[in-house]
Amino acid sequence: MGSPAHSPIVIIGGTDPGGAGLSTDIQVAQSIGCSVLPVVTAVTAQSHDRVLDSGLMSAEHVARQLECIDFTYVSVVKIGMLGSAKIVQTVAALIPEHVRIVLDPVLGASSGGALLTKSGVVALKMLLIPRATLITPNSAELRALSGIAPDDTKSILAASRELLSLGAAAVFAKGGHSKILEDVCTDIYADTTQHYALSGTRWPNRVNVRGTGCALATAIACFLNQGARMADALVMARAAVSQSIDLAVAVTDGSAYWARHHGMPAHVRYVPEQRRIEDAIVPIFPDCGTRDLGIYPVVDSVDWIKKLLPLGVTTIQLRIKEGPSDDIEQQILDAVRYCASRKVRLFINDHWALAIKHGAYGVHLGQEDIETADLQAIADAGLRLGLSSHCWSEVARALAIKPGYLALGPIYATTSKEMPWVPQGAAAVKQWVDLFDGTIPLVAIGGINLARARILKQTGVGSVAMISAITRAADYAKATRDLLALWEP
Ligand code: TZP
Ligand code: MG
Repeated sequence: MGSPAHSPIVIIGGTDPGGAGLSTDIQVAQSIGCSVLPVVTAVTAQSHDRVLDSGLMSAEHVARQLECIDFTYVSVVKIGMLGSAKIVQTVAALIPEHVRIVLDPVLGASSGGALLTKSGVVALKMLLIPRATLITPNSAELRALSGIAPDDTKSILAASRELLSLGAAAVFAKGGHSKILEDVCTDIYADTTQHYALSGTRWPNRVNVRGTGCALATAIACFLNQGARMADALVMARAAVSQSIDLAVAVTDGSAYWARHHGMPAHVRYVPEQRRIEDAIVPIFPDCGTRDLGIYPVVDSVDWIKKLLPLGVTTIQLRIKEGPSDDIEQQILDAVRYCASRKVRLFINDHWALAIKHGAYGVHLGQEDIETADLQAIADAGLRLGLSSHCWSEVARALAIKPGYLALGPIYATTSKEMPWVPQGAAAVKQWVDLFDGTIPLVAIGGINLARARILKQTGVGSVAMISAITRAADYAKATRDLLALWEP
């Protein structure tokens, strides 16, 4: 099989002179750096308000097109308009087993014209939904495929479960066409083990933007093809399409818009917030009063805090991962007392209840702690929250929580913590800094020493955190002073 990052994706669907369909697909894929092998099922005649002719190809011709493709080099296929049961059967028969399918179940145009026959819907449910890695129905499609009216979160989940029961691996139910016109647009992801919502800004005045559904499914397919995990592909695709809608240009009379596809999102306003559907009101955390938290040592004892503060450290984390609980409490208490009198920002890792009890400046949590920690209690007690993130999905989760700072890791390979994540590198830090545009303080962490801190300073990141560069240095005092001197404005 070809290398996923460079192999093309196959896109099966119809053309549309109204701007959706395959031309959108190809523009989106190109903007993400993915090449496309197109298989045309229909040459439709439609505009934003009507379908004149569905212009279906014969199933034989679709088969011939598919037979031209060497699937050895293809790992992802995106399917859009299919038109008839015969084409559904043909496509199902000719896509090899190893290929992952992102299925946008196009049943009708936004204008209401049917783009798949009734027998086609039956065939889709029997032959392609069971094989889909992901299905991306809008609310009308979800209703037609499941028989359940998706009017609220509960019924959307029930309808999605119907599709999962047919064998689909996951469903991403799009909320863009929702009748509830809120200022956010919420899509719901569900697989057999989890579900959550992605919500993004609904851009005002962007009416009838054609092809956003095609664009979303294609972007997801491209990111999967580049090796992204599903959760990250959804967030990146959602952000890319939100940007395309915001940048859309009006058709002359303003009755419709053409999306403009610019690939990766350029600003955090496009990135959706990811939250559990069960989450109630999100607590509001105090901010840290600065964008630049500076040199941020992460240490495992109050002794280290007492050694580093006199050198000029102003932000520090107490990260005790093991030991008897009464000792941990005593260390937290001592650390809080020592830091408070010196006006140092002390973040307590993990032990949020003890941090509240003893009045620490803040708490640092990993994403795995979000479900168990009492975020409301942390906010009510006036503590700042620092959150870790390692990927797009965790960034989206953090956006829903609005912490006082966001840690990005690992930037370089680290021996201080075992993690499944590949180091992101300094270029990624620059991208995050540009994306966040000063909206939240960022902290880079993972394998950072003096030389690497020098590189990272160029990215504009406000803070670098480190364990071993200080605690395992031959001369910790010199290492700390050098880092502090480097970071001085
Ligand atoms: N989170 C991401 S990387 C890391 C943590 C806690 C370890 C940082 O340690 P070091 O020694 O600075 O690489
Ligand atoms: Mg933790």
